[in-house]
Formats: sequence, structure tokens, C-alpha cells
Amino acid sequence: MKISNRFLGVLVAFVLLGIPTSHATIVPVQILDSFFSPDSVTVNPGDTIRWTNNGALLHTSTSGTSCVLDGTWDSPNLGPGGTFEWAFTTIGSFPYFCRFHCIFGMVGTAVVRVVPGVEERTNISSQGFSISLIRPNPFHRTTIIPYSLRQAAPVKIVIYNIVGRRVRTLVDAFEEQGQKQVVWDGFGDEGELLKSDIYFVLFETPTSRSVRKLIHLR
Ligand SMILES: [Cu+2]
Repeated sequence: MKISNRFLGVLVAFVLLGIPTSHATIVPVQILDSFFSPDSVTVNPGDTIRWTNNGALLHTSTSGTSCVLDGTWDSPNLGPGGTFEWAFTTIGSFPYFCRFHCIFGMVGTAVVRVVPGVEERTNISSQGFSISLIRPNPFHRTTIIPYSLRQAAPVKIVIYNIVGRRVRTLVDAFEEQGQKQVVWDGFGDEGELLKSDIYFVLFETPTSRSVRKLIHLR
């Protein structure tokens, strides 16, 4: 089913009225010591981006271009482990930067639009678990794996290499129902950056099991 302009209009109206959309989700972006990862992220209207400082230095997420604040959002100084969230309610492209490192090119963009695959994301499978479009795929630095749970369940999301060896466990936890996503950064469980190759992501709950192919290009 294609998303019609009418549907889009209704969605936008809902967002403008402040009514949460059913697929609102928190999208993670990592702050590393010289860049945001991913540096461009596409979210649906109503989604929230959560920046987490996984670096060792102080950073910020500050909206604006050319290192000039535009006043939409400006996080406090985030130390290692610090997080900041911002909910995006209007469609558009929102550039941002780190106040400390913008002059070194530490910039990012949040693109807010109705993401293709939203129908799939909201059409939860009868087995209670569905996986949406993994994007980007192929990926270079990070890829986002969206999924949804119709009911709370123990969930395992594991990356295997081409010969079937487990290289990374992304999720192994009891999770509540809802739209989720997990980011894979191309690293293995031992902290090693894995080589360019085809990988498989296995999703497992007590009642379902499915596999998707992922291409990692370093
Ligand atoms: Cu910074």
C-alpha cells in the first residue's frame, strides 16, 4: 500500500495537534569524539532522537548550520555517557553540530519524513514480531535495525558472519511491546571492527525466528 497524500496530511495534522503517532519511537545517535554516528538519520514525525556520548570528551547536540545556533535545540554539555533527547514534530531537514567541535566538521542532520516501510513497521506479524527495512544496507559506519513486538517477550537479536559464527549479540533481553530499534556499528562482541562482508542478523523470540542479510562496507 502506498502512503497517499491524504494519509500524509492526516499524519501531519495529528503531529501538529500533538497527538502521538502510533509508531513514535526513540532513534539512537551515538556521539563519538569526532563525529555523530550515523551523521545523518531519517526519522518519522513524532520520533525522538536520543544522542548518547560514547566518546571521552565533552560534546553537544546543537541545532543550526555553519556552527551558528538556530535556537531550536541546544543540549547541555554532555560528558561521557551523557544523553540528550529531542522530539521532532515537523517534517523537514534539521542540521545540527557539536558546539566544541563544529569547526572540525562535527556536524549531523536529522531528516524528518514519513519513512518508506512505515506500513511494514506498523503491520505487526501474527507471530507478534516483525522486522522492518534495515537501513542503510549496505552500511559503512552504522545501520539501524527497526523491529516491533506485539507483546512483551524475550528477544534475541544476534549477528552472524558468512560462515555462521556468532559475532555480535545486539539484544538478549525481555522487552516490552512496541516499536523498537537497535543500532549495529559493525563491531563484534570483543570490540573488534569486523571486516567488509555479508552478515546475517537473526531475530528470535519463543514464537518466531527470522533472518535478514546485511552488507557491511568499511
Ligand atoms: Cu564535540
